[in-house]
Amino acid sequence: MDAVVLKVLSENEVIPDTRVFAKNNGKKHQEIVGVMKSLQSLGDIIATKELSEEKWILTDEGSKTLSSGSLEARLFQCVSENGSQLDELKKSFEGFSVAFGKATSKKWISLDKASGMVTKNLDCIVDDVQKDLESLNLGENIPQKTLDDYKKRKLIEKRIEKFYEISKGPGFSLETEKLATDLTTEMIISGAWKSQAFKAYNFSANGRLPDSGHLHPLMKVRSEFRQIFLEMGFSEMPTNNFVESSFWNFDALFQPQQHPARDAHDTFFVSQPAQCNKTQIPADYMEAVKKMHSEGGSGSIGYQYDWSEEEALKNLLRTHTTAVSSRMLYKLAQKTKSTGKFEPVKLFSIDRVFRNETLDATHLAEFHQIEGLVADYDLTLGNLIGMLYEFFNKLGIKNLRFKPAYNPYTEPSMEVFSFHPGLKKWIEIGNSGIFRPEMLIPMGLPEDVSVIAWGLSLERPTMIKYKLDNIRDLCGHKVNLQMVYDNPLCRIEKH
Ligand code: FB9
Repeated sequence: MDAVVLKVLSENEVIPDTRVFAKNNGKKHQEIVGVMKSLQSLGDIIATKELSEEKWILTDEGSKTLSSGSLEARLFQCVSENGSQLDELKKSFEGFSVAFGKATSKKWISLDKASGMVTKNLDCIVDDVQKDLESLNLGENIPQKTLDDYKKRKLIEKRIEKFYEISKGPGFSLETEKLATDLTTEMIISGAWKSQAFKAYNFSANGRLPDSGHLHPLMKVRSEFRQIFLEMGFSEMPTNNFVESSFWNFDALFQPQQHPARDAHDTFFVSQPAQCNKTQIPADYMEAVKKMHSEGGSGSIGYQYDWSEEEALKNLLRTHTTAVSSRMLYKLAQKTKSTGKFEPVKLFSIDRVFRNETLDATHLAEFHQIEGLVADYDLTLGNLIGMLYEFFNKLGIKNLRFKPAYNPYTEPSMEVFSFHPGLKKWIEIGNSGIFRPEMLIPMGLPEDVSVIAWGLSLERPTMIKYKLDNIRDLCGHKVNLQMVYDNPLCRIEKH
């Protein structure tokens, strides 16, 4: 078809109307438009001008009228030679009232009210509506009044029709040489580039979306939580050690060595190396911890057991980022001692922790713990509750409830609950408490310094936000990476 277009142009200079050209060549208009665009892509062989015309086109009802006759004509055909009962026609003929009105006004049929009989007045009729639509379909004009009537009857509607005028371009040729899109080594070596025509750059074309990395939803939500902590003046703790000693993970937190959580059923112990380097733990501090566990002190009776250094040196995968909190608080105590001045701190951590737990739809053997702590003089439970309201409010969670709980390293402790409107139930959204003096005093912190802290997981809010029921759809080898590519930017609804 390309060649036909070019031949007509070479003989006539211009194709004034692609619609007429299509009709004359037995093609659909869109097909000719496609040929035109293909010729355009070869460079300036042709020039085109987009034109438009408002024209009447047949609606579905109009097309039915064209093929099967007008409604009134179809009713006329339904009336028997000896007449038909009005009620019968009403029941059997769809659109009877319009058809009957038109047919009687054209005096094609009449009704005997006494008998209810509808009879024909003529042997045959001329269906003027059908003929008008045939003329319209052929591009002929019909009176405006008739057009208005057919528009009202929804037989025709106005449509803006686009078409094109095609003329010779500056580079017109009957030969349609494929334009090269790349300058190749071969062209340069052979010299073919000298005569080769190149496709013009289309600077308005959209570029190919570059492949890029994609942040996992957990990392997006982690950034949101990190932002919240930073806004609240918290500093991030260094959490880049998954392997931890039992000492920092449990003993420093005053968690007794017999505690079930320290059993291999709940904790992943490391076999190589099974023990940490003892020199990494300050000897005087270890002695103070040992004393607090076995004898107590500062008003506490401790746990009254024979504390084992060997147990404390065991390596494990940290079960909570509170292990990092204990390291940071010990450093704070040492800094206070060396400067002689205690400075309050607000610290947070968001990182992976590992627990040898029973796996289920919402629990894997690891999760990301979020933890915040504030160390200052004489902090109380009221400060903790206020901090929790402030923190969760930034997540858009305002309605909190607190339930007394137990943690080995905090007293008092509280579980935090909030009513989730989507799930229509109260859900646990975290845990919290005030670190025990038995944890803080061996570190060497001033006795009037208290530390409030709280924690939650990263996976739970992420699953709720991205409406995931199974944690395996979020983490692990079965994750559908397309979910990672496609999921939207995370914006925690703060209001
Ligand atoms: O995250 C939890 N739930 C949660 C959090 C946010 C959330 O956001 C919704 C959009 C609104 C929804 C739910 N939880 C803690 C509660 C439960 O999911 C619980 O079943 C699972 N918990 C984990 C531990 O379970 C093995 C979540 C994890 C958890 C629990 C406690 C702490 C941290 C994480 C802690 C602590 C702590 C306490 C005192 C001092 C310092 C740290």
